[in-house]
Amino acid sequence: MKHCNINSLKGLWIIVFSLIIIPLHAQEHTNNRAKWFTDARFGMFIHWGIYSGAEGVWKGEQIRHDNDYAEWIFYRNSIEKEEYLSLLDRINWNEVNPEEWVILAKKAGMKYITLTAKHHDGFALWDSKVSDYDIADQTKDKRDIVAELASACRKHGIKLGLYYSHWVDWAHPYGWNHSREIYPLTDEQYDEYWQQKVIPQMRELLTNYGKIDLIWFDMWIHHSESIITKDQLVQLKSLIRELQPQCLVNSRLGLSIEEDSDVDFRTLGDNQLGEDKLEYPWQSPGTVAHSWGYHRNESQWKSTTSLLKALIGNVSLNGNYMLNIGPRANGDVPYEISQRLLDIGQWLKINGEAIYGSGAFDLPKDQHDWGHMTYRVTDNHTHRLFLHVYNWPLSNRLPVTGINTEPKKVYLLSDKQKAPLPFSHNQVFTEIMLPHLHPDNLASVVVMEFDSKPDITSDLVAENTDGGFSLTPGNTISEEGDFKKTSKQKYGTIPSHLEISGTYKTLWKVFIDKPGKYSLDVSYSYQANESGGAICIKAGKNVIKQTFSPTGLTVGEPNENWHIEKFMSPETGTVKFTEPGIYEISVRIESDNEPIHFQYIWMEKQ
Ligand code: JFZ
Repeated sequence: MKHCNINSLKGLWIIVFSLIIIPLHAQEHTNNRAKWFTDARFGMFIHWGIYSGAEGVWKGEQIRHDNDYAEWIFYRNSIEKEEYLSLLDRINWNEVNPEEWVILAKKAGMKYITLTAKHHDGFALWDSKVSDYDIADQTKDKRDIVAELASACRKHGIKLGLYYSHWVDWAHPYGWNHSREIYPLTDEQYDEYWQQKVIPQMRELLTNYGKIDLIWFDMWIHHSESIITKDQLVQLKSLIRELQPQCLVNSRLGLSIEEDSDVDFRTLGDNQLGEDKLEYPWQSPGTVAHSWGYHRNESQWKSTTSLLKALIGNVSLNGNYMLNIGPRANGDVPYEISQRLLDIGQWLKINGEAIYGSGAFDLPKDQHDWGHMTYRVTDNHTHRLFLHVYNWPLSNRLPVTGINTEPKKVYLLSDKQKAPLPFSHNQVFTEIMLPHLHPDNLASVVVMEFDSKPDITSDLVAENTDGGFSLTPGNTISEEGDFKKTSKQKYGTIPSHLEISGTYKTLWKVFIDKPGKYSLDVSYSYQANESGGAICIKAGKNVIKQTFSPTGLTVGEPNENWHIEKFMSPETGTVKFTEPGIYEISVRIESDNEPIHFQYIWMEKQ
């Protein structure tokens, strides 16, 4: 018994304390001008330019890089600047109509558009007086794509953003070009590019096209690692503030929000989805397949469901998602893209309330295995918690852990009548009875409605859809002792786990809704020749003590002479919970000479 005492609650106090000082929900550092952006949540990115005519192929050769971003063909295949212009002949100007992109965005439920006004190839899609490497100087039609898009956006009530490659410019003799790592540029030369192209072109874009809602810069390293100076970046940002004070600026300007809070939102890496709630607005740029610009040999199409989950997941962490289209040289949007966008638009028509103007709820992210939650307070002060159920439970019951307040009502967001769904509520646990059929093929949304902000208990391990509990090092309340965290190895054949040499103590809390007998299975690997070490589990009034049996090895991959330690999850014992309620489950593991590789505990009702 002595072994089971958790005598230090230090870890617990650290958690309690951090809950007090870290505001959980509010995005404290949101500039006023960014309010529309955090409401909008979903935007369209457009990569279209000369490269769209190449379609990822130059002189019969596919782009020279496995990361085949078609818009990089100029650089990757070392194309001459003048010869590259020949691709303009492939653009079918009669068919190109930016309004169609705007209409597609509208149908997809997207609220803003960001067009590559100038990508790394340095070619301007507007009539630029600053450079002759622009659409007006190089085509007979002299179209101004920025102007056309701007007026279509205004017509359809879509916010307008412009992508401007400020750092990289392959067309200007002194713009940054990665081959400058071999053939260097002087700071003076770079500043000539900056003062003669970047600043005056940005002035054109911010002066001649009405209101610009955001500028999307694209430098993915910090300015200190680049040729750009902080002064140049500040000069650029000041120009924006002078000409369009309401225009948003993203962190790929090369300045982080931490460094300069006047930067409005953080841009994550390409296709990088959110992992944490942030204190300021943020966005993931995403592709439907791999390339941004149109690539004729594209093959990695993501499913509509995974794109939608990316959007929901980001919103559940207060983030945005800007999904890219790479139209062809005649303006056509590939079917694989438009179809997915239209399907997402249909979903948003029904479920948009759970996305636009909605955001994170205070429970831990990924706490529930069935999906994600978003949250909003309506104009008439109703509090709505949206449960985005990705996988409709076979049992037709949805366990929700951690909400203390009993909901006033539960219903499906897709149900216009808002017919109530039956549910039971017990202390911190709600069990919702779902209809047999899921209402939506992509993600079904269940609404829990409250009169005031629901109280929560945020330190519980949630019951999963199978009715069990995964007690892992990731959802523990406290842990201490002699252990090393190991992430998954060898393609995940060895799962992430703790390597315990000495003593390890940890603690979880669960809510038991259905009293009775529960089994506890411990997943571990132990490489000694005979049993050893010890585990002691205390759950409510029950105590389980066990030693570890050797688990031996397994084959990681057949015929590759690849042998790895085997993780097994035998039943270690059973416990009895007599009453519904919150229970602490404390565990102490001790190793002998050989370390214990501990993965997690699975607890399930018998
Ligand atoms: C950049 C561009 O090079 C690319 O062509 C496209 O426009 C994309 C949206 O942005 O590519 C990047 C930028 C950042 C990272 C990777 C590729 N990053 O942070 O990992």
